[in-house]
Amino acid sequence: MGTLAPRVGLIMGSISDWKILKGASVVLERFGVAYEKRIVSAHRTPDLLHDYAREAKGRGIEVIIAGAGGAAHLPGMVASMTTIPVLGVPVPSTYLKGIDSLLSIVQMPKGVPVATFSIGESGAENAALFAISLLGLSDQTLGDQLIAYRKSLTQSVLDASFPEDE
Ligand code: RP5
Repeated sequence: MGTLAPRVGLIMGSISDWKILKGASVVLERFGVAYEKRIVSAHRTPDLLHDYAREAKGRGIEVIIAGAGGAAHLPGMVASMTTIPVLGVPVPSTYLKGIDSLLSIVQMPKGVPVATFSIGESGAENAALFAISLLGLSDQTLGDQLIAYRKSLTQSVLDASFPEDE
């Protein structure tokens, strides 16, 4: 996470979400984006949620990635208290496999948007890439890094070989 002031807030409802949200942190680190990670629970620490959401912008946070599972109210509640873009990551849940998380996050009432990503690891990584896209609008270095990343992604598909051909 380094010593630079964090630009991205990576928050999650429980430490049990870290196994999924870790993927977002790996992407942010690969691009050299300063971030902070916090456990902020909508239901278990509502006062902390309130303080975090209200203070994030003043502390220089530009994007918030919020992951939660089950009755996943964290992203929406944070979005209700800040105008910073909130990127919601539905964490897979034990019984409903994250469908509950996805629907809790995506069905926001009009006026308070949360950008909702896919359930699980892909959603976490894509949320980080989307955060980088947002930052890259005004940060040329990041924008260029993103272009290089996309080229490497294309190349990795073109270079893929079947195991039996190796
Ligand atoms: C949510 O409840 C968290 O985001 C987590 O995904 C889920 C279960 O939390 P734990 O019981 O594992 O702490 O608030």
